[in-house]
Amino acid sequence: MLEALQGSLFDNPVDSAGAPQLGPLRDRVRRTALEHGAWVDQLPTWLAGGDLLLEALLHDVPWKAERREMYERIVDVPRLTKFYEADEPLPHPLLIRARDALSEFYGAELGEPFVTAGLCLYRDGADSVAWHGDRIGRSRNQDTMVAILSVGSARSLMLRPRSPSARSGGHSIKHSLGHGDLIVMGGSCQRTWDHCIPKTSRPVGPRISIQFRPRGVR
Ligand SMILES: O=C(O)CCC(=O)C(=O)O
Repeated sequence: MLEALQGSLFDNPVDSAGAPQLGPLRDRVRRTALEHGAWVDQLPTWLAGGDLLLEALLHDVPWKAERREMYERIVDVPRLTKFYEADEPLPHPLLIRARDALSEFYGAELGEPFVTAGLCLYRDGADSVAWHGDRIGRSRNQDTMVAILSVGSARSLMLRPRSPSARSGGHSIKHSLGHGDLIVMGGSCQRTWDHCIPKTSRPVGPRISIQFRPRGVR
């Protein structure tokens, strides 16, 4: 499954050791306001030199198959996941740096730090996640933020308003998430919008999504 990975595919040199490096957030993050009090922040290539991180996570994370309730049935989710609770050690020091940098940058606006890390592995274009909002816990009725660092093959993250009437005009927004890109969904985004990673017939290799959330948001 993971043999498709070749370091050279994601060539993004930063230093002689190829160590992953996070860039600054201030003055580089671009915010787009969406309807219903939601917004999306984006920073392409926040992480440079992510090849080693991708390889380490593919190898070191105890990936497991996920099952999810959908339309009142329990179904297999076509991707592998590992959720790191607030007090669980993270599998790579770069994730600690990323979480702490996000907490520092967004802390005043969010009012609390990011504490959990949800990791998802999309092995190829057949892996995906269906339309949903992260509405388990406080995010069901409170504004919050979910910050996603993406490594590996580029995949589309789609967003559409949650209410069927609001999306009657085929209103969906596509973000291409490439190797090292950051996207942050904020405001009411988890309550008033849904997002998904659709399957693709393009020949893509693995992608890992690293999602940082505050306590009590899932
Ligand atoms: O793969 C992604 O970046 C999105 C993941 C996601 O929406 C989720 O796990 O709730």
